[in-house]
Amino acid sequence: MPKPRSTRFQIGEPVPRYEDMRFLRGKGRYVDDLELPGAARAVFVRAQHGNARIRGIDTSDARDAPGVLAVLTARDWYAEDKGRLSVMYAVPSTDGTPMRERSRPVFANELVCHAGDPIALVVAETEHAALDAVERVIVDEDPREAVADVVTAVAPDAPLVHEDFGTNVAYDWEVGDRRAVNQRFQNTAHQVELEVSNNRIYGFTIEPRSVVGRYDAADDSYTLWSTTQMPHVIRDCLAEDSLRVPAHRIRVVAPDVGGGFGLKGSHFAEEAAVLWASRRLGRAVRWTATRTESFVSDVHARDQFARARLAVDDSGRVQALDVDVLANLGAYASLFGAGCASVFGSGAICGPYDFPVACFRVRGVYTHTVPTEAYRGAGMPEATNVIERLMEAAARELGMDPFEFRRRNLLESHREPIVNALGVPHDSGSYIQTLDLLEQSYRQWRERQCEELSRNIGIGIASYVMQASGGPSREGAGVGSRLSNWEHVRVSVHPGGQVTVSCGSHCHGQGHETVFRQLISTRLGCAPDEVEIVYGDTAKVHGGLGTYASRALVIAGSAISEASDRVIEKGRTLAAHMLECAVPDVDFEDGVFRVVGTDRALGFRDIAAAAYRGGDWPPGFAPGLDETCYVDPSLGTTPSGFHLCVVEVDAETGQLQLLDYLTADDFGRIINPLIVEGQVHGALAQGLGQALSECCVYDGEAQLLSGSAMDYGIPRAADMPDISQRRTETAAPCNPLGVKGMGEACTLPAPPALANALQDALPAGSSPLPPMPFTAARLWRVFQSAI
Ligand code: SMO
Repeated sequence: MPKPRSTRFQIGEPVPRYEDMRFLRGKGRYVDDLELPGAARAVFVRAQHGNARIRGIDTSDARDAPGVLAVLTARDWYAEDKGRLSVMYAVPSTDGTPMRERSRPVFANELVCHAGDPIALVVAETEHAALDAVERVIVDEDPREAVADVVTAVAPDAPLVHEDFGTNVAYDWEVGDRRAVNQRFQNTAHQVELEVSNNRIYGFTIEPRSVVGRYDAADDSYTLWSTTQMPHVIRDCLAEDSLRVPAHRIRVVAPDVGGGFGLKGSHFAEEAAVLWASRRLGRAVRWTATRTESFVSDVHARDQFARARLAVDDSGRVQALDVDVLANLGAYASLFGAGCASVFGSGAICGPYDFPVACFRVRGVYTHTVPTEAYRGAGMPEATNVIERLMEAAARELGMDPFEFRRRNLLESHREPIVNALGVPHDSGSYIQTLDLLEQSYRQWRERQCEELSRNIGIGIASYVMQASGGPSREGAGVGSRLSNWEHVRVSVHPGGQVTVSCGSHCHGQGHETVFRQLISTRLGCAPDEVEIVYGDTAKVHGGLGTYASRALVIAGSAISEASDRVIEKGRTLAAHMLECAVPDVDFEDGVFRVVGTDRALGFRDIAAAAYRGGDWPPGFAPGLDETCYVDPSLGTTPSGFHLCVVEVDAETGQLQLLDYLTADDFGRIINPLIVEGQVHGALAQGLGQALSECCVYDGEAQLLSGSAMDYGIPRAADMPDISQRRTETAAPCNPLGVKGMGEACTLPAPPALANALQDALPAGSSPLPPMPFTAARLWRVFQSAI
């Protein structure tokens, strides 16, 4: 158990998480823990069918049920001119057509587009009263033919999710040089083709989504407590799109949040609905999802089908890449969903490779399913799975060692930004050096594989490059983003020398309270207990975008660094005045302002006190030591790496075991190696989970068959391998800390590393590798096929 510390934290130190003091003692403050006397409970009535007309809703019986305060539907919602949920990525087609955009409704009106669509809201004195009344709401749904599968949804006679569009294709987007790619394919010796699917999965957060809405008639204001990754963005979504109340009348509080993973980076109907119901009823209204409800009302992820091909010359150099993706958007466009498969995917599809030309086409497709959204990696794990499966197939077809084939096609290492074949910037990378960290283990496992031929041992490699943290705000607009990418931080020094850092980044498990303390402690020389980190409340933090895209340390960390610089600069001005010397003669180190080369000095606390008290200030000095900083990044960051996975399959049972897992990653400069190791573990668990057992299964009528924790295969601790982590540290050139966003990175290579290991374990003559997840039943069939 970490103890409070009075000694300073340092950058690079493996400091145990400061916030664990509260979590391990059960003192976390989660939305559902909030005690609000008189709060009513809300329960939603949800669509039973994937595609249906609502012929009528009879709420009369439910209204009369005991304890019921209100039963509300789309009719009530739209009578007040309320809106729908927000879309932050609207990806245009290559021919210039704007995205066919249909956002999620707060209440489905006449039409339901997926099982789980919200139809009515019952508010009652207790949850049980609300649940009983929900049974008494009669919804007359007229079911129609539905489509869940993305390949079926683009067939000419497929049922249409939104008939007014005349197609299920929301956009047809392409980057790269198609002509050059086609030319290279004609003139290159080998062509390798592969179909790759990415199974639909779900960001199973331990804490389900939960909201409390409270309207205050005294000043006509709304307070929402929500399990969200981005309180300010949600406030603005409520103001502009869904609730339609001015932003300054809305406060959003996101206290401790038990896992976000992108899922909680979306805007949800329940956030708008409880605020609205609270105003109508004059009572606070709360809602927490049940697990089954989460499966049909949150968001899902991945769910793509790709056709990909590589042109490779006789020397084993790739000459061209061509990828064509069908991406399942679900029934509506979610906040980030349209951007994931397309724009974000394009950032990872070329991996760390030096491809001369490439082409990447993505069609975003509506189906009668829960909308897909960003989920740890956000489009980049999908793309990485495609390229790494394809690289593996190419090495095998050419009879080359997969390790050597990848090595031969790597980009040269670089410390300054370059762009790849698709024009995607990489800030820096040491690809060959990083890959070579795996070489010895790889060779050893190959030897062992040859020695133990009776075992079905397979060895897989996967590489990745991730576009983390995002680039300058103005660039997002060019690819359909309506969201900026700045972050806001305020570093306030109190007269006693303590420091409050308030930031727009939200922490939902990443350890910001530790790492941000390390930054402040190192720069300003304070003890960790003298630093307060404030986030997750729009009333306490002026602005911010929140946490997603592995951006917090890169962008908020840069802002903390810049604000600290300004605090020190102002402190030097005051110190020079008090020590009667010129400002350039004062330096600041270890919390002490000192006249260079003398023992005349003032501590940080002395300067903090003097900035507020007494008035002995140099001319023009504004009192206070309190700096606000907005940072918009000049470039995104590109963590990269190579993973080695070793599996063994029992041909009799199809059971696989992960014998070994080695990572070699480049995350730039490391502030806290302990937290980095933990993030690698977590990302691998979620990445391997997709390959091992996780899958959202829809039947032909678009019913979700895997809608409970009994049916959805979350991996268990015993499924995870021992993980050995190695790293290179190529400093990121475009932020003052040299750091790269890394929280999501290891979800990218994990599924293909495992798939490639399985490919390697297959006996000669067996049928092809089945789609993910690689369950025992699927593997058993493949291994039996070879016997
Ligand atoms: S999937 Mo993440 O919150 O960018």
